[in-house]
Amino acid sequence: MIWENKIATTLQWTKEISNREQKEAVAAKIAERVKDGDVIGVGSGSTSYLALLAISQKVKEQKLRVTAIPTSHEVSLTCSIMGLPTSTLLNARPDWYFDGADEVDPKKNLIKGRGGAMFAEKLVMKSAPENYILVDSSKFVSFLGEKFAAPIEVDPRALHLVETELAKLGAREVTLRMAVSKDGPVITEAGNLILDVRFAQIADGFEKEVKSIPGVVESGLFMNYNFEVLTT
Ligand code: ABF
Repeated sequence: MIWENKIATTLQWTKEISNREQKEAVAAKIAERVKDGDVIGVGSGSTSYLALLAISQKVKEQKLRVTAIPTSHEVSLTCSIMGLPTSTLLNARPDWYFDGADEVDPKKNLIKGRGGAMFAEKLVMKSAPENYILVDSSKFVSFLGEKFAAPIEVDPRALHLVETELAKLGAREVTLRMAVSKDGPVITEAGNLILDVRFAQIADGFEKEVKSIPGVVESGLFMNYNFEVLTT
């Protein structure tokens, strides 16, 4: 029953995807890169979902052997629904990785983490020799933080300490991310909380400064990473 509900939820979600045509075009581009034997890191979000759909269709049609390394339980379940075998970073190394993003600035720095999976996303991106960020035109910004707050995953015990230290780094607005139902905070797969933070400015080196606060598990800032941006 839970399994059936999940399939229904997944299918329903695909109907609500924004900029769907652009995202499908980028998904088709990434599917072209798939070849037999590939181990592929799979990101989260709707663009990654559409990419996974295109990839799984190609895998089925051409009878390719492909293994996915998912970045969340949800992506793992989606891979299973689509018939793609999965592995973990402990058992396999990704040949390449694809993912979406919330913002891309002119220097190719990113804000990610709207789905709260940035910890795993960063682990897989850093583990892969080739990375592809799939974005529609709405994701390009002139500076990081133009549209989205930066998500920061925090050990619950460190909540007050992290808030205090973030204020010293110029945080203007700090919001504890709440569940859609609003009856409690979002809890990440690692049992942590997420703060969505607006900064006066996100300068070079900022990702490292945020990460150096005790209790910060990871942030959605991806600054100076190695990847190619694929867009329409
Ligand atoms: C994930 O998906 C997140 O890091 C990012 O926040 C989000 C982008 O979602 P979408 O493709 O639905 O815009 O990769």
